Amino acid sequence: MIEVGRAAREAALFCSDMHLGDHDPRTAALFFERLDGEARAASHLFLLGDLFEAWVGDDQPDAVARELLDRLSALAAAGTRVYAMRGNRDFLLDVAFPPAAAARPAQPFRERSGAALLEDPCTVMLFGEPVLLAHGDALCTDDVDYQHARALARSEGWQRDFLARPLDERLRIARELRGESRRVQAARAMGDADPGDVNPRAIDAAMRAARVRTMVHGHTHRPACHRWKLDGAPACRWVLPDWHAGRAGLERGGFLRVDATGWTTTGGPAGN
Ligand SMILES: [Mn+2]
Repeated sequence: MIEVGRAAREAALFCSDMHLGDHDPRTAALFFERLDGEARAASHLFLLGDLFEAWVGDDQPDAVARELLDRLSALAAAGTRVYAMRGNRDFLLDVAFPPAAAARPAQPFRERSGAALLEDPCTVMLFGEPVLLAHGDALCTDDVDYQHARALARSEGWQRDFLARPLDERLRIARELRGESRRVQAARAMGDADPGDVNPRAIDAAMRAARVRTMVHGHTHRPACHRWKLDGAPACRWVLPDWHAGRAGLERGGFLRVDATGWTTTGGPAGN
């Protein structure tokens, strides 16, 4: 199990839902500025899904994606341990291309970024406490249509068929899925519908199964620290913010940080 806090000076940063891509250079600049400012001082960086607005395979051609991969690779080379989890928009991160693929990336995501891939969900040990990490979309169980679409898009057959297509065709399909509501289910698999909120019973069940009292997830774009009693004992759920560089004062984003002194939200614009 991944463990943070063996040495007292260690610190972990968490973020998700940056939705980076060439369509939004300002949010990329905001995120890179915060990352450069804070991540070097962290021993561990956890990217909990939806790093990218879309990911049609590890040959995704965005310049912004290349810039993030360069930064992560430099961080990893400098000693920060970098972990990435797939979200509903970038669920094809580091998925191997089939032998029949028309094209394939020069390097898979994990080699290019220096990041290790995390299962969703997974438990990590943070300063002696087991903590459950998830993107969050699997916990939105009230949205039955989305969960069906999610299962399809995560299936080996669907992913093999999709990745076998040429890059321009995959980009076109992704654009269509985002643009056309008549293919509602597929569009939902790409995460275009309102993310909705998590189901409290799904949260309790996931935390019970993992035997944890603390959880961190993103996806819902509803940053908060929820505290309640789970089976009679205190439980805590951190929800990460999404990132967006709106007009001054309307920015969203920020990191969650844990070190030997506890949890803080940091690095984000005012209000986080
Ligand atoms: Mn999401």
